Amino acid sequence: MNRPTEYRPNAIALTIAGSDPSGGAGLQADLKTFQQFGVYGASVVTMITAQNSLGVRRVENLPTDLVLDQLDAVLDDFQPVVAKTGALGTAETIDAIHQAAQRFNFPLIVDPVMVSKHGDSLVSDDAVAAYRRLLPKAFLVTPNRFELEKLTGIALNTNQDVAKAIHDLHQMGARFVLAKMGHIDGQSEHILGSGKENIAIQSKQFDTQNTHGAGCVLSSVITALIALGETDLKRIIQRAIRQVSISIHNTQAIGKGRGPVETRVLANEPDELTS
Ligand code: PXL
Repeated sequence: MNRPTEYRPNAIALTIAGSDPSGGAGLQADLKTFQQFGVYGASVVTMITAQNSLGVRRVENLPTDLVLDQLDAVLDDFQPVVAKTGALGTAETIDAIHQAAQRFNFPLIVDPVMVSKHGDSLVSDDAVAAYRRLLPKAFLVTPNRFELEKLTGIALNTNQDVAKAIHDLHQMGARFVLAKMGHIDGQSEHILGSGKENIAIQSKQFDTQNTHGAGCVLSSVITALIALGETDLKRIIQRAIRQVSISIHNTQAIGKGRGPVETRVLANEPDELTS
């Protein structure tokens, strides 16, 4: 049902992200998701992690000039329709992406990844300020609750706090904001801010610990749908949230810890999601 009906050679998406050797998150999740949607994926590696479903053992950031060389090599040759960033590692690399983005002739989606699902830090302390500098280049930024607090310095206790934080991200230059607020009353809650209005989007929460990579997959589905030429951002995001729910529902408990969400099966919708 979600499968693209035709082969589109120009549906090219670029991810600038970290490597997760367990294949659940990071650039591996991004590429698998692109593939799932029939989108060609290019990937610029920012960091190597050593991790599995039990936790992150080691994080090594690649030198910023190596990240930039990869980016130049891809962009000198390919024309992506859209790009996304995942874990960028250091403030220096984030600033370098910011600099490079001045020349991007395609939209950039910024997933401001800061910690893994296990709570392991994936960025240096000064990265938060660098992410703020990157926001004017973001067509869409997709912070979770923790990242939204860090980026704005606002403790999110009330709905007003969340509205103020989303407003602040627009003020800092982000065109659209998708705040991933986590689980509220058995529902998973997202808020899409356009600058003019905030729209709440709920989805079903499934009882599983296998959610590794859910954030990467969400921003990758959004990226993939834009690569396929979709333009209605609200519909794109509703569909992406639904796709992540399906991926969480279909998770296969790979590994001994928090397993990855399922990126092989596009449909197989649970009854709860069929409306
Ligand atoms: O899901 C966020 C994320 C992004 N990138 C890498 C990661 C993770 C979470 O573990 O490891 C490389």
